Amino acid sequence: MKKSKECLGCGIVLQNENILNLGYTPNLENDYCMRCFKVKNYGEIENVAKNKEDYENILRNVSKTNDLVLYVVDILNIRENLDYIYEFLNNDILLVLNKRDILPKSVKDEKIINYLESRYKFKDYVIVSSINNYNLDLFYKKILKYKKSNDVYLVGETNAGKSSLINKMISNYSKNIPSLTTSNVPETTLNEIKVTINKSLNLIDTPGLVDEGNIIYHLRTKYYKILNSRKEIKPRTYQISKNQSLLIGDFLRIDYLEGDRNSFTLYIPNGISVKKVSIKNDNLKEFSYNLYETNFHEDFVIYGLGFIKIVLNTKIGVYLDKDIKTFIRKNLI
Ligand SMILES: Nc1nc2c(ncn2[C@@H]2O[C@H](COP(=O)(O)OP(=O)(O)OP(=O)(O)O)[C@@H](O)[C@H]2O)c(=O)[nH]1
Ligand SMILES: [Mg+2]
Repeated sequence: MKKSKECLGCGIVLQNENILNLGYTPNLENDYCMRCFKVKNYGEIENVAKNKEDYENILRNVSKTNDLVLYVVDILNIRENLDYIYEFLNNDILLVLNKRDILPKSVKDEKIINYLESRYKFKDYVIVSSINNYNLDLFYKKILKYKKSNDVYLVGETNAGKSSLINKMISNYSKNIPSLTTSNVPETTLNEIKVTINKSLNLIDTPGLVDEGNIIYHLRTKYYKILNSRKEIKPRTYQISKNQSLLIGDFLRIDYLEGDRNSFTLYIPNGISVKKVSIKNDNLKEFSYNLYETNFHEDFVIYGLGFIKIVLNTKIGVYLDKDIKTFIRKNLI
């Protein structure tokens, strides 16, 4: 039986029967589905809601192989428990923190790696940026060092930059032309795609895992671009006292309820507005309100947005959509 042809951009099976279904192309001779064609040519992408179980099944199939897995994580959005990935995978895993370019240059990579090494037992750790080629030679060497066969899988949350990273590896280390579709919209890659780098290495792209606690699923689409900005974050520091609040965008308010005059440094995309206001301000009362206590040198993390580095002990009250994940951790940087 003739194998069905898959889109080179997102991996979906191509079909020319129903324009409303995924994988449509007017002509099966084409290499890309209409959705990927539109991203490449007009920069617009349709949002596809895929089933979480499909992704988890893909991971379970990866687990049946003994192959090396690269777990790609957006450095600004490290989730609370990275080891949840072991619920699905038994493979050796190299943790790859991508998007180094968005953190200020003054941040020490070593501190982040030490932080992760003290919490997790991944095979190894590497910090990269596919945009400015940061550490990609080192990354490539680590792949060659740890790979168990010719196949190496990239997995991770949607928008972590898996497909962008593979495209960069194609440009750097193969004679082929980068073909994967990338975009700032969640759930761009729809199926596994095997990319040949050379005769002893294939990188296999997978669809991103969906975590509904990520803020990107709760903000309007105009925020996609802002949240995926390629600009280096300019940390914003506020000296804040009791009874003052920070109003962040139009979706988050942090009230400073107890504690001495304190310093909050925000590592969030530059395009998100921040205002210091009086605590009596009535904004965002429609959201749920939760109280948090932080200890000396901790971060308040808003998953998908970034984090706030807090110096002293505090008690804060936070207005935010209840479905967006937040947590407190020791200062990452
Ligand atoms: N600043 C920065 N942005 C990056 C980097 N790599 C990827 N991006 C951006 O991150 C967004 C997502 O990139 P993709 O490569 O489509 O991410 P993905 O992990 O393949 O996403 P899914 O296919 O949805 O799982 C895009 O807007 C990319 O331009 C990087 O190194 N630095
Ligand atoms: Mg992708």
